[in-house]
Amino acid sequence: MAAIIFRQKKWRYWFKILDVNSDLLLTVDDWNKVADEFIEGHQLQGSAAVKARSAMLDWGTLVFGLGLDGVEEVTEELFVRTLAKFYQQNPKYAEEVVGEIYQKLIDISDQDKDGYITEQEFVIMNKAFGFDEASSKKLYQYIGPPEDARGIEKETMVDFWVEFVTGQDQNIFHRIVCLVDGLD
Ligand SMILES: [Ca+2]
Ligand SMILES: [Ca+2]
Repeated sequence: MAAIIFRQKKWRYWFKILDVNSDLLLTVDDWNKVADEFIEGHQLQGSAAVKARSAMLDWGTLVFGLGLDGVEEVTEELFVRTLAKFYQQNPKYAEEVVGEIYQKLIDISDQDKDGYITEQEFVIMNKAFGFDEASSKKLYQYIGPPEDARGIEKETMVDFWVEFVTGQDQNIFHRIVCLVDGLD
């Protein structure tokens, strides 16, 4: 029981992260806003910008694959309730979907496609989600530290976020609370 309550608490933070325009709904507007900021952060133009936007919109569709297919506006209550149901029905599958969600997002973050996420790549994606540079840098060091100049391996990044969404690690949750609430 405690595990379920802990997860639901985390999913409320996850909702806050995903609700990029803070209108208390998850909609395609959120994915477009992330795309706008990401494109600006990497100064993408022409076909690179079109490709990035399309990838971000596909990514949003993946998030809605957690039992929310066909819904256009998702409230926090619906999000948490649907995820809880989805998770309870088949925890392994839910974790796989969350893995796909973060694999896709980290693939987009890896702008130079070298399989690693540099601090700058991390900061730009986090900024697209509304997080400031200083908090993102602290989180990057917490997830890492990077092995070399290429940065942190994509798999390590994906594992971190999957653990945040589905796992029981209190420290990871605490780091996310600090990021979202601008503490620490
Ligand atoms: Ca929103
Ligand atoms: Ca990279």
